[in-house]
Amino acid sequence: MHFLDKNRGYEHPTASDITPRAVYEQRRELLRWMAAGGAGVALAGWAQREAHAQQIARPQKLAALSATRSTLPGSVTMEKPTPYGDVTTYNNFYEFGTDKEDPSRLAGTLKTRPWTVTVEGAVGKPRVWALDDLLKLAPMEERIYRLRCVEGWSMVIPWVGYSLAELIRRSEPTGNAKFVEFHSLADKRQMPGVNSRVLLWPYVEGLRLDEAMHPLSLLAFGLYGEVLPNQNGAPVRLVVPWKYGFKSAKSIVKIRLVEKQPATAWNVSAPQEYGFYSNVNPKVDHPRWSQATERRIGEDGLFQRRRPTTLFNGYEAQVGQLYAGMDLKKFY
Ligand SMILES: Nc1nc2c(c(=O)[nH]1)N[C@H]1C(S)=C(S)[C@@H](COP(=O)(O)O)O[C@H]1N2
Ligand SMILES: [Mo]
Repeated sequence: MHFLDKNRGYEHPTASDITPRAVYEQRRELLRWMAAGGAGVALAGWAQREAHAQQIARPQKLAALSATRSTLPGSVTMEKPTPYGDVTTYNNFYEFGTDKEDPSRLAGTLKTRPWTVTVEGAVGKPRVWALDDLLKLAPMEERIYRLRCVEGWSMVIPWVGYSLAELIRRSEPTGNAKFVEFHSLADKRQMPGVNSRVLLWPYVEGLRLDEAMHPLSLLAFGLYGEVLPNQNGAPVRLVVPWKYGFKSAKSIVKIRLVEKQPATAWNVSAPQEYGFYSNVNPKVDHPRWSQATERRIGEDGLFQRRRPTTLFNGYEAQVGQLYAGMDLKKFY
């Protein structure tokens, strides 16, 4: 079954098709004007990135990944998806560098096959999963989630995947399993950023077991109806929509069930700034900036307006119970 609805205007996600044509033309016009020196430095970064997005938005058509639209409450936002070109060129994937454009420039050579994901630790059934077996493990669903980065920007992304719970359940967690740890690939030969010391490698993230088992926690294999572009975390990544984006580890090679709260890459590097929980919360500011509002990528430029950030990134009805009685300022 084809899952992308034509009427919603993003069936063929090229930068030109998913943005209404008039707007697209206007932006191109604007770009030309800026390139000619018509804008001040404030917009130069935006203009550069837009030019980059248009150049490499569609290097090739990736393999289709068919899915049916999820019926899980909260899993399909009606907000307008962020254009494909933005989703795939404005990335955080420090294994490939710290600039937003580094991953789309440098991740193309990442070898995503053969690929295995090891599930181990406090489980009755540890297993090394081949990617092909993971792809068949449960029916693929399309979920359209908001993604809120701790840096103060957001996107709306149509992912393809299934609940992480499907995989965890099959590993039969033991009574000692209280947390889940996710390890990304850290291969210096393929990932130039791994030579740097911005973070301790591998990139490790973690969730409490009940968070990991929440049906909204997604094991994603694709976006916009195609397999994941490498820069978005191919071949398989986590997406936890109510938490800051850095909780959603990319290019996962290991999932480990553990008894103690894991030491996670960002929490270890700057514990005052990045808590273990990192639930999206407009009332708990980052020590260096407010989290009250966000900038929606794709709405940048002259018409940009910051939008209010919402508790649990708008997923409070679905996940609020997980944190009942918890001090969200203390457990940030
Ligand atoms: N392995 C790994 N996973 C990662 C990151 C990273 O640097 N390395 N960055 C995180 C951050 S900060 C965000 S906002 C999201 C961005 O996902 P996207 O580029 O697909 O939008 O990936 C997260 N997962
Ligand atoms: Mo992020």
